[in-house]
Amino acid sequence: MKKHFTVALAGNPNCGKTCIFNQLTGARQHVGNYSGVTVESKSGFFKFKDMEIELVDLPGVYSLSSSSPEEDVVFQELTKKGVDLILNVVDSTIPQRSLYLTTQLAELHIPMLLVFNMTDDAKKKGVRFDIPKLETYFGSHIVQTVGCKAGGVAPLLEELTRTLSLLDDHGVPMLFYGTDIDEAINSIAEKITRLQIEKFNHIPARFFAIKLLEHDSCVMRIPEFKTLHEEVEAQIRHLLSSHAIETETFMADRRYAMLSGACRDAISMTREYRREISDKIDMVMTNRYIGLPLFLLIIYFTFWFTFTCADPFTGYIEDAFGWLGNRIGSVWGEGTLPFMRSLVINGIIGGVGGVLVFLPNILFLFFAIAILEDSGYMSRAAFVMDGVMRRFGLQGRSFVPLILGFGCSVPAIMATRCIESERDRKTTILVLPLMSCGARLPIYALVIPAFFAQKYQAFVMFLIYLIGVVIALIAALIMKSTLFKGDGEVYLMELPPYRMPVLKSLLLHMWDRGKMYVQKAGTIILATSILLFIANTFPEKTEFSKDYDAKIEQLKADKSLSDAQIKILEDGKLLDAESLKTIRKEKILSREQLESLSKSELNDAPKMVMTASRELNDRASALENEKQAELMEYTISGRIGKFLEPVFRPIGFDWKLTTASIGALAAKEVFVSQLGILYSAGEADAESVPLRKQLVENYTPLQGFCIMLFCLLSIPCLATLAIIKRELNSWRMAAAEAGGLFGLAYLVTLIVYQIGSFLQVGTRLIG
Ligand SMILES: Nc1nc2c(ncn2[C@@H]2O[C@H](COP(=O)(O)OP(=O)(O)OP(=O)(O)O)[C@@H](O)[C@H]2O)c(=O)[nH]1
Ligand SMILES: [Mg+2]
Repeated sequence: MKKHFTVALAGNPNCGKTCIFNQLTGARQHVGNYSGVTVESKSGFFKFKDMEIELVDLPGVYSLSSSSPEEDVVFQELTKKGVDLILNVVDSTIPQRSLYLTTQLAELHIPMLLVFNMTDDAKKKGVRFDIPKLETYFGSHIVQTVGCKAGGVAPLLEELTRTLSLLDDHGVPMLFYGTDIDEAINSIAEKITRLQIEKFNHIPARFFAIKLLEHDSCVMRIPEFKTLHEEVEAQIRHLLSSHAIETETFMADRRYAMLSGACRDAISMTREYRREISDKIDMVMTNRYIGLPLFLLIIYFTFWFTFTCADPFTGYIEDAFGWLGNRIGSVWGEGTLPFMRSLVINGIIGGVGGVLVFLPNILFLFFAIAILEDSGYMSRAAFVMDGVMRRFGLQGRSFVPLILGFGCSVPAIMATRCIESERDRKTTILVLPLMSCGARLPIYALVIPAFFAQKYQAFVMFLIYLIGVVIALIAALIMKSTLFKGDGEVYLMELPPYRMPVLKSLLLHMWDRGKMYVQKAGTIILATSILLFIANTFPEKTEFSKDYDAKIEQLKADKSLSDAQIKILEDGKLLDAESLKTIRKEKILSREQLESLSKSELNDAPKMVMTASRELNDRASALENEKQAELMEYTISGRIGKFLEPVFRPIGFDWKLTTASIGALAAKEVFVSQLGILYSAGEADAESVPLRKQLVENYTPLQGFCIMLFCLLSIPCLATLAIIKRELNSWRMAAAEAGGLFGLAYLVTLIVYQIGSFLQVGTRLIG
């Protein structure tokens, strides 16, 4: 007996396929309350009663044709050999519409099990089903499920195994389209059978005949059917003359007629409940006047949440890494393996730790995005923004991917597959990297609190994101009016009912994303940090322009003397002749100074000596820095940075920022880790100074802003470029994208920095 089965999950978008898939296989594929969450087919395995079942989750589609990439995926997967059973998931709150796909799936003649999902909602809404009747109409068994609840798919599991064990007896009735159309179908089907195409012999010829008569592009493209095109056209012309209506439309009408008959007969509605609540919320959310301001407010709140609420946690992690660095520094003696010690303390803790510090921001961001996705607001946002998007040549549909781009560009670019218009899709993909992704967040989270007072922080963050969005829209407009000219297409936008986000699913989503971030820190960022640390350390300079060490030594000795004086003065012995003599001798205070001191001024003497001591200290650390700078400029990073500095100087970058922005090509977070490494070098023995403080000492707020601007607009990370290449199937496009974005980033930052410097805006600390 057969033990291994392949079962495909097919159904409309947003009917809960992925939820069921996750429940059955224990996987954690992405679920969201809007159409087009799943865009690729995903396989998972599970065992039940000694059956091994491979379950394939498919993107949601409304019909089995091929007008978008995801419909193509479904078509290819279902016509492939080896699918034993289709689990057709039906949203039972809107059965009639969901069952349209069923009529088409039935024509594949693959055994089918109907899964009426969302039965909880259907019950609330008052929909009642006469299951036995529906089973006869559709010739398949029906199971009722609640996909999003643990245990909600238990009946499905039972029925699934029962159906699989009886596969051979399964028969699906056909829908008939009327005498003349069926004649045409049969005539073409006969010819298809005669062609004897091996790869399709598991699917009835009738299915392909229907698809050909419908002019389905996917089937029309199959080379083996080319010889039939003439006959198909003739049949279509003939049918058009007798029905005065396109065959395609006529067949769709037949399906609707059958459906509405069956539904009228077997489904009853008692009241309209859930939709009512949704509609009431939508009267506000999608209102013509307040919809847009509300949307902006929600996005602003998202940033406030990501930023302000996560900040204390960021602080804790920062402290923990600071403590860890100091601890290792004190346990691991300077003498043993100094290179490794410095690699661990400065390279790894400074670099990887510097990035991990921002984990809370990432978690909060993805939590917020998951709320938008699960509540159903995402589609409303797309609806509200449709008008705005159209003004820039795009459509509301481009909007969900753009918002997802705030999380990560890679899945966001994949999500553009739900855009039917090829031109709109290309444009959306190309502007998507301008939506500031989560990987840029650590850069903002580092820079903003360093240079801007607390009350401005959320606003600056909002501003940065807004700049990205505005530039993306302008870029889209330019592309749509040059490269990808074409009229905006009209399409229907689905507004799913609002649902209360399930905390568990939000946390899982956040957890998965957090795990990815930590993994990234532990792999790619760790590797680049080590490489960068090496580049930041070698070659080591041994000959210096001055004898720094001796000078520093001298200053340190002076300082300890002056500290001794303070002690003496403080002990109240300041007037005794001996100490005066010491003070004079060491010239920490000059002789004149001391002798001219009046009685009361003598009381201030400790302060003066203290100032002198501090000055000595400052001079020592200035020399230390100078030495460090000389050392670093000699290294590989220093040389590359110095070489490129003239290019980056006009946008306010020194060589350190220059090397950081080169490192950021691997992953945006590397910008932070490289600064972490550069600014922690030479600090291993001192108490570590938080990176933010170092930034404030070295840069102006204007420079800080330019850092963010440049990182926002510049070349996206390699993963994004790779996915752009894959989705557009062109290396040239990906290369042009990288070049174009670099140029854009440079130009915009140049203008801001130059004008800012000229007007002296942000050249001093704000707040
Ligand atoms: N109330 C209720 N909600 C459900 C049920 N099953 C799924 N959902 C919710 O429906 C939404 C869509 O679920 P998904 O599993 O992403 O739907 P999908 O069919 O995979 O969607 P696409 O990938 O876009 O085709 C999510 O918000 C789920 O939480 C159910 O039985 N009852
Ligand atoms: Mg899905």
